[in-house]
Amino acid sequence: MFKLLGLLLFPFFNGFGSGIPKPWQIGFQEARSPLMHVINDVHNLLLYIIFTIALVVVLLLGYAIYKFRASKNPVPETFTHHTALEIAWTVIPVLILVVILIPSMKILYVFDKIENPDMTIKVIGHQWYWSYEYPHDEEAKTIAFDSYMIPTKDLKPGQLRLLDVDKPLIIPQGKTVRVLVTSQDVIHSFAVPSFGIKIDSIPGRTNETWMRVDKPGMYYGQCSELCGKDHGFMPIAVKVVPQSEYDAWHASQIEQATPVTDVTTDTKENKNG
Ligand SMILES: [Cu+2]
Repeated sequence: MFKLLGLLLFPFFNGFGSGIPKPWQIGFQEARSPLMHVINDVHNLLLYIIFTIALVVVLLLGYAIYKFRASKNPVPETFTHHTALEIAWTVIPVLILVVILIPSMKILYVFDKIENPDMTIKVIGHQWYWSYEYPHDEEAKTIAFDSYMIPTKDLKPGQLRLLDVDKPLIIPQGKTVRVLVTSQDVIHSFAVPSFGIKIDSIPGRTNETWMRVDKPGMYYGQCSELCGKDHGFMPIAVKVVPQSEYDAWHASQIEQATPVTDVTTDTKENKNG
Protein backbone atom coordinates (compact mmCIF):
# COMPACT_ATOMS: atom_id res chain seq x y z
CA MET A 1 0.00 0.00 0.00
CA PHE A 2 2.77 2.42 0.96
CA LYS A 3 4.65 1.42 -2.14
CA LEU A 4 1.60 2.28 -4.24
CA LEU A 5 1.28 5.61 -2.45
CA GLY A 6 4.96 6.25 -3.06
CA LEU A 7 4.50 5.42 -6.73
CA LEU A 8 1.70 7.95 -6.99
CA LEU A 9 3.44 10.70 -5.05
CA PHE A 10 6.98 10.21 -6.29
CA PRO A 11 6.72 12.31 -9.44
CA PHE A 12 5.84 15.31 -7.28
CA PHE A 13 8.80 14.85 -4.96
CA ASN A 14 11.15 14.09 -7.77
CA GLY A 15 12.59 17.61 -7.70
CA PHE A 16 14.88 16.83 -4.77
CA GLY A 17 18.19 15.10 -4.48
CA SER A 18 20.99 14.49 -6.88
CA GLY A 19 21.52 12.68 -10.14
CA ILE A 20 20.65 9.13 -9.16
CA PRO A 21 17.72 6.88 -9.93
CA LYS A 22 15.39 6.38 -6.97
CA PRO A 23 13.22 3.49 -5.83
CA TRP A 24 9.80 3.53 -7.48
CA GLN A 25 10.75 6.43 -9.66
CA ILE A 26 8.52 6.70 -12.72
CA GLY A 27 9.50 10.10 -14.11
CA PHE A 28 12.83 11.30 -15.38
CA GLN A 29 15.70 12.06 -13.10
CA GLU A 30 15.82 15.65 -11.92
CA ALA A 31 16.95 17.93 -14.76
CA ARG A 32 20.28 19.60 -13.97
CA SER A 33 21.57 20.76 -17.33
CA PRO A 34 19.92 22.89 -20.07
CA LEU A 35 19.63 19.89 -22.40
CA MET A 36 17.56 17.97 -19.88
CA HIS A 37 15.39 21.03 -19.21
CA VAL A 38 14.34 21.26 -22.86
CA ILE A 39 13.74 17.49 -22.97
CA ASN A 40 11.55 17.80 -19.86
CA ASP A 41 9.60 20.71 -21.34
CA VAL A 42 8.79 18.82 -24.54
CA HIS A 43 8.02 15.64 -22.61
CA ASN A 44 5.56 17.52 -20.40
CA LEU A 45 3.95 19.23 -23.40
CA LEU A 46 3.53 15.85 -25.13
CA LEU A 47 2.02 14.43 -21.97
CA TYR A 48 -0.66 17.15 -21.93
CA ILE A 49 -1.38 16.59 -25.63
CA ILE A 50 -1.57 12.81 -25.27
CA PHE A 51 -3.77 13.06 -22.20
CA THR A 52 -6.16 15.50 -23.90
CA ILE A 53 -6.42 13.33 -27.04
CA ALA A 54 -7.06 10.20 -24.99
CA LEU A 55 -9.71 12.00 -22.92
CA VAL A 56 -11.50 13.41 -25.98
CA VAL A 57 -11.53 10.01 -27.71
CA VAL A 58 -12.87 8.21 -24.62
CA LEU A 59 -15.59 10.83 -24.06
CA LEU A 60 -16.60 10.75 -27.75
CA LEU A 61 -16.75 6.98 -27.66
CA GLY A 62 -18.93 7.01 -24.54
CA TYR A 63 -21.18 9.66 -26.05
CA ALA A 64 -21.55 7.70 -29.31
CA ILE A 65 -22.25 4.42 -27.52
CA TYR A 66 -24.97 6.06 -25.41
CA LYS A 67 -26.55 8.40 -27.96
CA PHE A 68 -26.62 6.05 -30.91
CA ARG A 69 -27.56 2.85 -29.10
CA ALA A 70 -29.85 0.46 -31.06
CA SER A 71 -32.80 0.66 -28.67
CA LYS A 72 -33.13 4.44 -29.18
CA ASN A 73 -32.37 4.38 -32.93
CA PRO A 74 -34.43 1.59 -34.54
CA VAL A 75 -34.10 3.23 -37.99
CA PRO A 76 -30.45 3.81 -38.92
CA GLU A 77 -29.28 7.07 -40.52
CA THR A 78 -28.26 6.70 -44.18
CA PHE A 79 -25.69 9.51 -44.65
CA THR A 80 -22.08 8.51 -45.35
CA HIS A 81 -20.22 11.85 -45.57
CA HIS A 82 -19.91 15.02 -43.59
CA THR A 83 -17.51 17.41 -45.33
CA ALA A 84 -17.01 19.84 -42.46
CA LEU A 85 -16.32 17.01 -40.03
CA GLU A 86 -13.84 15.39 -42.40
CA ILE A 87 -11.95 18.66 -42.86
CA ALA A 88 -11.88 19.11 -39.08
CA TRP A 89 -10.48 15.65 -38.35
CA THR A 90 -7.76 16.24 -40.94
CA VAL A 91 -6.82 19.79 -39.98
CA ILE A 92 -6.84 19.40 -36.19
CA PRO A 93 -4.26 16.54 -36.13
CA VAL A 94 -2.07 18.53 -38.55
CA LEU A 95 -2.20 21.51 -36.19
CA ILE A 96 -1.33 19.23 -33.25
CA LEU A 97 1.67 17.92 -35.20
CA VAL A 98 2.80 21.50 -35.89
CA VAL A 99 2.55 22.27 -32.17
CA ILE A 100 4.77 19.23 -31.50
CA LEU A 101 7.15 20.06 -34.36
CA ILE A 102 8.18 23.50 -33.10
CA PRO A 103 9.67 22.44 -29.72
CA SER A 104 11.09 19.29 -31.33
CA MET A 105 13.09 21.40 -33.76
CA LYS A 106 14.18 23.58 -30.85
CA ILE A 107 15.55 20.46 -29.12
CA LEU A 108 17.58 19.52 -32.19
CA TYR A 109 19.02 23.02 -32.32
CA VAL A 110 19.84 23.23 -28.61
CA PHE A 111 21.55 19.84 -28.78
CA ASP A 112 23.56 20.75 -31.84
CA LYS A 113 24.84 24.14 -30.86
CA ILE A 114 27.30 24.84 -28.09
CA GLU A 115 27.65 28.51 -27.41
CA ASN A 116 31.10 29.61 -26.24
CA PRO A 117 32.09 26.70 -24.05
CA ASP A 118 34.17 27.66 -21.01
CA MET A 119 36.13 24.44 -21.21
CA THR A 120 36.40 21.19 -23.10
CA ILE A 121 36.78 17.67 -21.83
CA LYS A 122 37.34 14.51 -23.76
CA VAL A 123 35.61 11.27 -22.88
CA ILE A 124 37.00 8.01 -24.18
CA GLY A 125 35.14 4.73 -23.88
CA HIS A 126 37.09 1.52 -23.27
CA GLN A 127 36.17 -2.09 -22.64
CA TRP A 128 35.11 -1.59 -19.82
CA TYR A 129 35.79 1.75 -18.24
CA TRP A 130 35.85 5.41 -19.15
CA SER A 131 38.84 7.69 -19.35
CA TYR A 132 38.69 11.45 -19.17
CA GLU A 133 41.05 14.07 -20.55
CA TYR A 134 41.25 17.78 -19.93
CA PRO A 135 43.17 18.85 -23.02
CA HIS A 136 45.08 22.02 -23.87
CA ASP A 137 45.79 23.15 -20.39
CA GLU A 138 48.59 25.45 -19.40
CA GLU A 139 52.15 24.34 -20.17
CA ALA A 140 50.69 21.99 -22.77
CA LYS A 141 49.87 19.50 -20.06
CA THR A 142 46.87 17.30 -20.44
CA ILE A 143 45.19 15.88 -17.37
CA ALA A 144 44.14 12.33 -18.15
CA PHE A 145 42.85 9.57 -15.92
CA ASP A 146 40.85 6.37 -16.04
CA SER A 147 37.61 5.94 -14.16
CA TYR A 148 36.75 2.45 -12.93
CA MET A 149 33.66 1.22 -11.15
CA ILE A 150 34.16 0.32 -7.49
CA PRO A 151 33.44 -3.42 -7.18
CA THR A 152 30.58 -4.27 -4.85
CA LYS A 153 32.87 -5.95 -2.30
CA ASP A 154 35.00 -2.76 -1.98
CA LEU A 155 32.11 -0.35 -1.49
CA LYS A 156 32.33 1.95 1.50
CA PRO A 157 29.18 3.05 3.35
CA GLY A 158 27.26 5.60 1.29
CA GLN A 159 28.77 4.55 -2.01
CA LEU A 160 26.37 3.37 -4.67
CA ARG A 161 26.56 -0.14 -6.08
CA LEU A 162 27.26 -0.23 -9.83
CA LEU A 163 27.40 3.58 -9.95
CA ASP A 164 30.30 4.91 -7.89
CA VAL A 165 33.75 5.00 -9.44
CA ASP A 166 37.29 5.43 -8.15
CA LYS A 167 37.87 8.72 -10.00
CA PRO A 168 34.81 10.69 -11.10
CA LEU A 169 34.77 13.22 -13.88
CA ILE A 170 35.10 16.61 -12.20
CA ILE A 171 33.58 19.77 -13.67
CA PRO A 172 33.07 23.26 -12.28
CA GLN A 173 29.62 24.46 -11.31
CA GLY A 174 27.80 26.78 -13.72
CA LYS A 175 30.33 26.48 -16.54
CA THR A 176 29.47 25.41 -20.07
CA VAL A 177 31.46 22.27 -20.67
CA ARG A 178 31.91 20.94 -24.16
CA VAL A 179 32.21 17.15 -24.12
CA LEU A 180 34.00 15.36 -26.93
CA VAL A 181 33.16 11.67 -26.93
CA THR A 182 35.08 8.92 -28.67
CA SER A 183 36.07 5.31 -28.14
CA GLN A 184 39.20 3.22 -28.08
CA ASP A 185 37.69 -0.11 -29.06
CA VAL A 186 33.97 -0.75 -29.62
CA ILE A 187 30.88 1.46 -29.59
CA HIS A 188 29.90 2.66 -26.14
CA SER A 189 27.44 5.35 -25.19
CA PHE A 190 28.11 8.15 -22.74
CA ALA A 191 24.85 8.79 -20.92
CA VAL A 192 23.99 10.93 -17.91
CA PRO A 193 20.20 11.14 -17.51
CA SER A 194 20.04 14.24 -15.32
CA PHE A 195 22.10 16.15 -17.92
CA GLY A 196 19.99 14.93 -20.85
CA ILE A 197 23.10 13.40 -22.40
CA LYS A 198 23.19 10.13 -24.29
CA ILE A 199 25.74 10.16 -27.05
CA ASP A 200 27.49 7.34 -28.86
CA SER A 201 31.17 6.82 -28.27
CA ILE A 202 32.47 5.49 -31.56
CA PRO A 203 36.03 4.47 -32.47
CA GLY A 204 37.51 6.82 -35.07
CA ARG A 205 34.85 9.45 -34.58
CA THR A 206 34.39 12.37 -32.23
CA ASN A 207 30.88 13.20 -31.13
CA GLU A 208 30.14 16.41 -29.35
CA THR A 209 27.70 17.42 -26.66
CA TRP A 210 27.67 19.78 -23.72
CA MET A 211 26.52 20.30 -20.18
CA ARG A 212 26.15 23.12 -17.69
CA VAL A 213 25.29 22.15 -14.16
CA ASP A 214 24.24 24.77 -11.64
CA LYS A 215 24.07 22.62 -8.54
CA PRO A 216 27.14 20.94 -7.02
CA GLY A 217 26.81 17.27 -6.32
CA MET A 218 27.31 13.81 -7.72
CA TYR A 219 25.56 12.80 -10.90
CA TYR A 220 25.50 9.30 -12.32
CA GLY A 221 25.00 7.61 -15.63
CA GLN A 222 25.88 4.34 -17.32
CA CYS A 223 27.22 3.13 -20.60
CA SER A 224 24.15 2.85 -22.78
CA GLU A 225 25.32 0.84 -25.75
CA LEU A 226 25.85 -2.89 -25.32
CA CYS A 227 29.61 -3.11 -25.55
CA GLY A 228 30.66 -6.48 -24.17
CA LYS A 229 30.69 -8.57 -21.05
CA ASP A 230 31.24 -5.77 -18.55
CA HIS A 231 28.89 -3.30 -20.21
CA GLY A 232 26.86 -3.06 -17.03
CA PHE A 233 29.95 -2.29 -14.96
CA MET A 234 31.30 0.89 -16.50
CA PRO A 235 29.26 3.64 -14.83
CA ILE A 236 29.77 7.34 -15.31
CA ALA A 237 30.12 9.50 -12.21
CA VAL A 238 30.29 13.26 -12.58
CA LYS A 239 31.24 15.40 -9.63
CA VAL A 240 30.17 19.03 -9.93
CA VAL A 241 32.12 21.33 -7.62
CA PRO A 242 32.33 25.10 -7.07
CA GLN A 243 34.87 26.88 -9.27
CA SER A 244 37.36 27.40 -6.43
CA GLU A 245 37.34 23.71 -5.57
CA TYR A 246 37.71 22.83 -9.23
CA ASP A 247 40.68 25.19 -9.57
CA ALA A 248 42.38 23.58 -6.57
CA TRP A 249 41.78 20.09 -7.95
CA HIS A 250 42.96 21.17 -11.37
CA ALA A 251 46.16 22.69 -9.97
CA SER A 252 46.91 19.52 -8.02
CA GLN A 253 46.39 17.39 -11.11
CA ILE A 254 48.40 19.57 -13.44
CA GLU A 255 51.48 19.09 -11.23
CA GLN A 256 51.27 15.35 -11.72
CA ALA A 257 50.36 15.53 -15.39
CA THR A 258 53.00 14.73 -17.96
CA PRO A 259 53.65 17.28 -20.70
CA VAL A 260 52.06 16.41 -24.00
CA THR A 261 54.72 15.02 -26.31
CA ASP A 262 52.73 14.65 -29.50
CA VAL A 263 51.96 18.35 -30.02
CA THR A 264 53.81 18.25 -33.37
CA THR A 265 51.81 15.22 -34.47
CA ASP A 266 48.63 17.11 -33.74
CA THR A 267 49.77 20.03 -35.87
CA LYS A 268 50.64 17.76 -38.77
CA GLU A 269 47.29 16.06 -38.58
CA ASN A 270 45.58 19.41 -38.60
CA LYS A 271 47.52 20.55 -41.67
CA ASN A 272 46.75 17.34 -43.54
CA GLY A 273 43.14 17.41 -42.50
CU1 LIG B 1 28.56 -0.46 -22.80
